[in-house]
Amino acid sequence: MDEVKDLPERSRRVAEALSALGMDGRVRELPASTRTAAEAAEALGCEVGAIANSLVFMADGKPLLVMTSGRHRVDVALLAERLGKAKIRRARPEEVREATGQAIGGVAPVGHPAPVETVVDPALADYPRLWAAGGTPNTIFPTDHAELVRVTGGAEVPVN
Ligand code: 5CA
Repeated sequence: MDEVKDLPERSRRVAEALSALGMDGRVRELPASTRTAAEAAEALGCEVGAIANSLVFMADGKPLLVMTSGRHRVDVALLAERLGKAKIRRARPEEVREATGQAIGGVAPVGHPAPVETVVDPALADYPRLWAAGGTPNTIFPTDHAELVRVTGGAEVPVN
C-alpha cells in the first residue's frame, strides 16, 4: 500500500488536500499510465464514464476547471452560453500548470495553489464510484459526484 510520503510531490499535495477536505479516498500510483480517461479506465477496469476528467479551460481570461465524465466531450460554445461567459477555450499547457500546479494528464480536482472556478458534469452522478487524477499522469483517487461538488464548490452544469 502506498504511503503518502512515497507519492510524487505533486500527488502528495493532492493527498494532503483530500485529508484537509475530509475526503476518504486515498491517492494511488499505478504502474500503468492513467493520462487519459481511456487509459485510466483500462488500468482500473472501470467504465470510461466513471473517470472524472479535470479539464482546464480559459473563460474570459480566467481559468475554469470542468470535471466531466470520461464519456463526454465539452461543447465550449454551449458551456459559455450556459455560464454567461463570452468565450471559453482550452487552456494551454503553461496555463494549466499555473492555475493548478499540475500538468495535463494529471490535473486533480483539488490541491491547487488558489481556488479555481469549477463546473461539475451532472453525468458523473450516474456512477456510484468515480476516479479522478491525483496530480500526475499515473496517480488516481476514488471519489463520487456529491463529494466533487462539495469540495470544488462546483456548479452542476451540463457540458454538452
Ligand atoms: N488522468 C486522467 C483522468 S484519471 C486525465 O487527466 N484525463 S483528462 O482528460 O483530464 O486529461 C487529459 C486531457 O487533457 C486530454 O483528454 C485532453 O483533452 C487534454 N489535453 C491534452 N493535451 C492538451 C493540450 N496540449 N492542451 C490542452 N489540453 C490538452
